[in-house]
Amino acid sequence: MGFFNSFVWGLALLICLLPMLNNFNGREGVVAFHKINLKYQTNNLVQVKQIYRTGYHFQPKKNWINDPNAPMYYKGFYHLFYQYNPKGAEWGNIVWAHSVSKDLINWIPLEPAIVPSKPFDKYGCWSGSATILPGNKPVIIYTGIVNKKPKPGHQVQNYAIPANYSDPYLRKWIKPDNNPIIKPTHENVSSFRDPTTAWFNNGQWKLIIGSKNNNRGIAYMYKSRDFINWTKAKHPLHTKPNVGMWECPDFFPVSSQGSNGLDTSALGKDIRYVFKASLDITRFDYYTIGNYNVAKDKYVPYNTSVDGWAGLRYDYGNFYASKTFFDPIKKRRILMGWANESSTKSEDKAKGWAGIHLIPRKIWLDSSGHNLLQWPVNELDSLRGQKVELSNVKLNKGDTIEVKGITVVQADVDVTFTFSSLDKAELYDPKWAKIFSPENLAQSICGIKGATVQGGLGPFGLLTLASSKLEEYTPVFFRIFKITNNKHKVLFCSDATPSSLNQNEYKPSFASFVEVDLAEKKLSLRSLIDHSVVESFAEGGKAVISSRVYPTLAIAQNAHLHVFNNGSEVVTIERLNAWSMKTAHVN
Ligand code: DQQ
Repeated sequence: MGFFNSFVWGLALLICLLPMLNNFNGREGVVAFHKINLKYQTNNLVQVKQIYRTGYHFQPKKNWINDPNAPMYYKGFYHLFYQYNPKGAEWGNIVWAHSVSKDLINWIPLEPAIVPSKPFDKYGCWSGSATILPGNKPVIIYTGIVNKKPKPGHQVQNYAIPANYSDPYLRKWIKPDNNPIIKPTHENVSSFRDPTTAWFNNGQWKLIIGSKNNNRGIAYMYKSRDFINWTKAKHPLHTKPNVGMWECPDFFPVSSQGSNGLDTSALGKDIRYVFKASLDITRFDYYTIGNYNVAKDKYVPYNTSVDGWAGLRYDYGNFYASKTFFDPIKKRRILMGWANESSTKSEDKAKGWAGIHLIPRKIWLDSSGHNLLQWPVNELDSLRGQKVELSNVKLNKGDTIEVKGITVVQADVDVTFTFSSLDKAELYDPKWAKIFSPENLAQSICGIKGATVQGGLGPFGLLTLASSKLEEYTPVFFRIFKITNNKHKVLFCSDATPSSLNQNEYKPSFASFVEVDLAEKKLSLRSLIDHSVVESFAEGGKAVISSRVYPTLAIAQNAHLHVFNNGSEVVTIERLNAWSMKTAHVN
């Protein structure tokens, strides 16, 4: 079909992409959080454009939203706080907005819980976490800004406690006057933020705070016996040169046996640790898996984890400043993340909002021990409505099949592909490793090849949010490369380049390699499509890519969904289940 044979079009695309290939990190598309532009700081609801608003993702009624804060379970409700600008669609005037939920999908909005009001948080209430103290007593520790200078602000750590423990909504929070409880003791008073949930061992509470020194990322550790008096540990829990500021660190245990989550203070022999940092420079969330020496309070990543920009990411797309928490009811660890915008600041102002949160994901250790697995919480399935199914459908080279009968602009699609041979996989070009840096590699290859350049085994996958003549579409797909006759590399790609005719948007070719055993000759993909977000899980959550897209034609009922194969090897849709998703009650 025309779409695939359009060599000229592919060439044009490649020429357009070349300047971007070494600029993978999306800085132009991702808004720096500390710049305030006064003209974006007023908003009224009338201005809010509904067209790109999500139907089942978390967002407030209007305005700017960024990091999830202090997620926790308390007396029958999941609590989510988040960084929120009550006055506009750009970062600024940050308060802790607050919503509660019975199922992590439908959310009830409450009054903001923590707002700047005291000398210790006068210029901002920035990110932080909750710890549940013995006796089921939640306490929040958050970053307060005490001075606008030095930029982005002088940072301290404060605590807040519920005014009424018998209120399951935890509507009111008290910020006691003995705040701040942790002050920076080093020169970097403007890089000292985002305290984690604390964990308890050897008679002390411990937490970490994100920081940097020159270009070295640092997770400072603090210890306390009473949660009020904190002492800086001799050594940081972890530190790494040449990575830049570590924002929103997270540190938690995972079990090497099964998928249940662990309380943050859990200790034991079948436990590994995850350290995550949100890297301010690249704007991705990176993690390593490693060993935590409790006696020395030191974390050391295993040599199977790359510790740096080329390391594993929770999500290879629009995803930042995430946080996990342990759900004591369903015994799982849940990851909440912010999907930043691909639209421009002036478009955000025009639409009256910016930022969403992704679907909360259960997170656990893969049996290989090398990476985490992530999967949307199963409560999401309650929104599934009308269903269509395909099974055992062959896709020859150039075939596309339209999936009809559901609202594809708000859908959940789960598909498994099989193939009978790896022989036709295209050769992996060793020169790529020389011309692209390791952290850019997957995305750069996806940028060159996309979904349109014909391959051997793949590209195959979904064309989501497609307009009727494919002027716009967001392809999510696999391409398999041959390194040697029995060694292959699976590229997973969510390419925003063709997603919109609007040239102003941020449209990267987000991608990752996925470690898969291809013996079964099978690959699976699930995409959650929701108007301006496509959140995709490869191989049961081994790699995840969320992409914020703003089509101009593929909107509402004009959006289409296709399954495609553009490789010479025949690929079979072993099974495809797709559902219309009902609209959740979100705020
Ligand atoms: N967002 C907060 C900071 C954090 C940053 C400010 C990460 O605490 O470092 O809104 O997005």
